[in-house]
Amino acid sequence: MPSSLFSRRNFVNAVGALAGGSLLSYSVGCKQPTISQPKEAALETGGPADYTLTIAVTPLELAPNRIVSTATYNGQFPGPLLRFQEGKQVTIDIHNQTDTPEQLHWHGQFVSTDVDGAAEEGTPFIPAHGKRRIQFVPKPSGYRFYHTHVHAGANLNAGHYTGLVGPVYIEPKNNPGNYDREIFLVLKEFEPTLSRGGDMDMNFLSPAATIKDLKDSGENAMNASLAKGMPHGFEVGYGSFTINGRMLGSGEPIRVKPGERVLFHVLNGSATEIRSLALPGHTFTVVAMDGNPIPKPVTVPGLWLGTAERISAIVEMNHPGIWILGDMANDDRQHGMGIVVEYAGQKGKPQWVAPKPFQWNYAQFGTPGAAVPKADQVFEMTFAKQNAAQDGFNRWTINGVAFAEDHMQPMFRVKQGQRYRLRMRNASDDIHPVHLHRHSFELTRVAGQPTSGVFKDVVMVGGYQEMEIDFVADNPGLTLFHCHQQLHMDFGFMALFEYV
Ligand SMILES: [Cu+2]
Repeated sequence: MPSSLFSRRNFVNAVGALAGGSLLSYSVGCKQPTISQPKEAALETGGPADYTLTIAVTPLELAPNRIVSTATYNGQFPGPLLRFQEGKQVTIDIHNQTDTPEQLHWHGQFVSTDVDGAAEEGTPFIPAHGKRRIQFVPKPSGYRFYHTHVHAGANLNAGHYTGLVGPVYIEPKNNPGNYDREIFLVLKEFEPTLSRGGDMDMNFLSPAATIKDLKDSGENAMNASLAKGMPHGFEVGYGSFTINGRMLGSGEPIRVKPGERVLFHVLNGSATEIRSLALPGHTFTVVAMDGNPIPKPVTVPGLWLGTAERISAIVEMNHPGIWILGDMANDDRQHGMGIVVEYAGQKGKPQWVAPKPFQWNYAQFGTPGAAVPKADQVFEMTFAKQNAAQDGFNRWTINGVAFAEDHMQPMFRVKQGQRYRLRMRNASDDIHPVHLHRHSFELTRVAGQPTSGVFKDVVMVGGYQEMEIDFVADNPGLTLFHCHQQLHMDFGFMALFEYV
């Protein structure tokens, strides 16, 4: 099908004109994040902001008679979809109506430490019952997001356990637009509880090869801890699972027509969980990862996303019926992690059919065998777990050091303009979705397999595996690196890079 039923750019302009600066909801079948459009007003300091985000604890209806109380942006989940123009400065007022200071992180954007939204880098807090005005130039183009960035620790009403997540789309200067429409999906669990240990699906990453010395060291540490009578460290489980804040069957379906090409922008907004997504009888043609176009589109049977990862993928609607677009984990899907896809003229109960098992290999999205520039310096990083070592929570270390409020010295030094390689070695059995602030990185080696051309800001490092990522130090200022799993980042899994 030719590019589109309506041009996305024209649509955005039309919405902007209609909206006249106010918030407005639009419907494309399923419940979509509200689009927040900029005011036409001048940008001078002291004038009105382009956008206002208000952090407050509000009720959130996940399903009929299933209402949770959690912190949200503007009283909704997800927070409003912010559509920025690449390179065009925005002014944003952030109000905090809660009792605790907040940070709002612009995930995946190349902004300064003053606005990035990480106290560890020096971003000022948005005070409790206060506000902060920020300005920045949105970049790079693509699917980004914003979220809270505070320490939660044992408090499951704080940090990413809340509803403080919202999507950002930065309009590119040129947009190929080979799709009919876009749908934003934010995957998110609510009602968190602590448990002793949990089981994470570990078998989906490829290559699957593990490294003996990492495995020996991780298993020895775990066995020594258990032998001393320690229980397993706490993990977090959830009572309800949602897409765009609605449990499967509770929200509006995604209504489609045969032949439509739908571009899904999927975000894993979870605090702690890895998510998957499949649609029976359909495939996903991945065009971008973490908002960055990949070298060429790749078609896969389903998606896997670590915490904070984004995938933009086109689904051609060529298998009429009533289907569940849902997580491949049966238990999570049955507790809400799904949304109905309804073809025009079709009737009946939504059907789920599991796809044939498949592996998730980041290298398949890159250019095999292409040479990558030589790094100016290689940083080795070993990730390790100290079972239940901190008030029953696992403590996490990078090169033997657990990051903590009284232990925030930068661990790595970089010079502007140089290319660095992080050789990450995971001496634990957990998968870690690691994130670098204010920069993107290129995957150069995935569990031993060389690759290039895939630029991301979060990547899952498999249990007892190695991964190499390269980044260019091109955005001066303290730069936070951390695991995006809230339990891991809160209990030590962070490090700072400083420019020297
Ligand atoms: Cu982690």
